[in-house]
Amino acid sequence: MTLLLVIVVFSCVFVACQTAPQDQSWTEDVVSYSGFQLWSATPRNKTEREFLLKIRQDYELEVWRESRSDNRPVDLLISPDFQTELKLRLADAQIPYEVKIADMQTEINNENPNITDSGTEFENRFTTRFKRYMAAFISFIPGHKMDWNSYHRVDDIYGYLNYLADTYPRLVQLVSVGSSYEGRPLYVVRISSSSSGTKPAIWIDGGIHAREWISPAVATYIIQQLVEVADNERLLRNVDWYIMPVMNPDGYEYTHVNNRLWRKTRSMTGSRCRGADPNRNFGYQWGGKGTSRDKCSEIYHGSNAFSEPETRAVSNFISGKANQIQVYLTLHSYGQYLLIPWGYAVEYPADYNEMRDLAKAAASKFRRYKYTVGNSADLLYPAAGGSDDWAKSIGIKYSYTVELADTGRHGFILPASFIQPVCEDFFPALEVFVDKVATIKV
Ligand code: 0X9
Ligand code: ZN
Repeated sequence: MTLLLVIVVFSCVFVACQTAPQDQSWTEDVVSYSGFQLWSATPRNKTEREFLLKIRQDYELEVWRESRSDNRPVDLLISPDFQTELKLRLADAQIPYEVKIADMQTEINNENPNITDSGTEFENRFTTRFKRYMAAFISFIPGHKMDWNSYHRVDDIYGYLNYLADTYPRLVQLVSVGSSYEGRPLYVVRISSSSSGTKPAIWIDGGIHAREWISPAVATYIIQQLVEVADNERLLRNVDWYIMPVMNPDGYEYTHVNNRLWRKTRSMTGSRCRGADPNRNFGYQWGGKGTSRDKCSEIYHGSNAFSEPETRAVSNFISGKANQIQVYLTLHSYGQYLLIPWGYAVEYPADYNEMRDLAKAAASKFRRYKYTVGNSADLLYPAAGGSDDWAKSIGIKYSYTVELADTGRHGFILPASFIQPVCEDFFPALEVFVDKVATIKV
């Protein structure tokens, strides 16, 4: 009888696998970065800086990492169409540059081995179908598919959050704070060792920028460590945690299926270009420096502050807990920085030194990767409408942007083998924030 039931379930699943719409990539365009390169150019003086700026404008180059001063490299994504010409222009101007990534698509293909098929077409079709078949069958068994050896899709991440809430109901509460533009839930995990959940709290978010895959990976790792590792119990004793691993799930899915280098949300803008930069869409100094009104720009600020459902939902949730949340950490990549507000301009909050001391104490915990601590607009560039500035503006004293690894060898396409080292390096720094917050009464 049991055997019969298993066979029936198997067959139904198999049929469902054959008929259900499978993969969005079949119906939408997939962007290839074949032949694209990442160049890192280092201007040594004002003339060279201006020359580079001119080149960026002339060729509308995409900047991966900005250079604020002499001898700091600027990372540029170069389309194959311009490479020969640009080589000549840079050589003429004697500006030193290095090709960091020789073929972006190869780098993308090798980034996440588990999702990249490398066999023949027949093998791939067979294994993909087999994997789907098995996945659908396995989804009947309670558990999850999360690990930190590869980058995971939203379904796996959300599956893990649900699994934790079901398995550890006394510790974990899963709150949907709203829906994304495309209707995905926006999940915040509350981790609290008391049922009331009213201790001073630390907020961490990841995945504001879709292509910065290491960020949701680190956020989910932190959740795993806090919930599933008994040794970390002391981190929950005096502090509650709110962790949102994927703030921009539409964008994140889009980077997995259609365009690995997508940054923004996926809202319709009434033009041919979609999405706003969620980190220019928060309601403090909205529309200021380092933002754009051009809907096609990577730093488009949106039609108004909090125009995006994602930033609106998050800000509503955090505002309701502004007295409880003492630390705001937003995880981005890359550069290895702990950035302190203000980011909208080279301005310093009155309590900047306290913020800097705490960040330095946290940075001193990193063993493998060295992080630079400093004012955001000064170290990177002025950029208004960021979530860190907004959190600071509503009174969350310790508000930081973390730019995770690396410093530019791989940039946004950090191979999956780096996930564990980056996570393990980062996690111990949280103790510094816990110790600070634990002394605060709310
Ligand atoms: O530009 C950004 O939004 C962040 N860098 S990233 O490469 N991850 O895109 C830095 C944001 C720093 N904070 C503010 N400017 N408010
Ligand atoms: Zn970012």
